[in-house]
Amino acid sequence: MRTIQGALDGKGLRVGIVVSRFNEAITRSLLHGCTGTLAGLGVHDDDITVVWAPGAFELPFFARQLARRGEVDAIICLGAVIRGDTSHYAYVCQRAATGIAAVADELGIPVAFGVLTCDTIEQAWERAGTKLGNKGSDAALAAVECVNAGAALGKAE
Ligand code: INI
Repeated sequence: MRTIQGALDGKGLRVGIVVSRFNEAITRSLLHGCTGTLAGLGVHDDDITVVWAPGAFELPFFARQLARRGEVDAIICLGAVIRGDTSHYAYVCQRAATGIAAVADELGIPVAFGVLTCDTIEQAWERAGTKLGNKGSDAALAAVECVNAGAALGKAE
């Protein structure tokens, strides 16, 4: 049996982060968790590019632009969508999830989904560095693992 699993080693990796400004206090906390984890995995600060987007709806647009430049090995999208009284939430979530996945599929680069989709602001804070961890940090781990697994697969016979 042959098993391929990406190492959690970020040395030499170049990472793009696209983060939305909407619900900025929460997304800054996701960004903090994300960059802290990347640093812990050995990603050099100079190898991280952060792009701010207005909201989660725009994350795919900037992720695609970043991917097209060909200067990063992985992209991490960070955002916080919180349900309101209308169906707006559903459109923003749908656009963010399908658009982010499309960038990965079409451009062949790992794109991690660090977008919170919550019913309440309390649920969002719980996942942005308080009692249920930090989804920005989780997305950083996923991005590094995917780059290294992809490289290992590329080398496999
Ligand atoms: N954008 C978010 O990132 N989170 C939200 O909770 C949100 N809500 O609730 O409206 C949100 N809306 C803005 C949207 O992402 C776009 O920026 C806007 O529609 C302009 O295109």
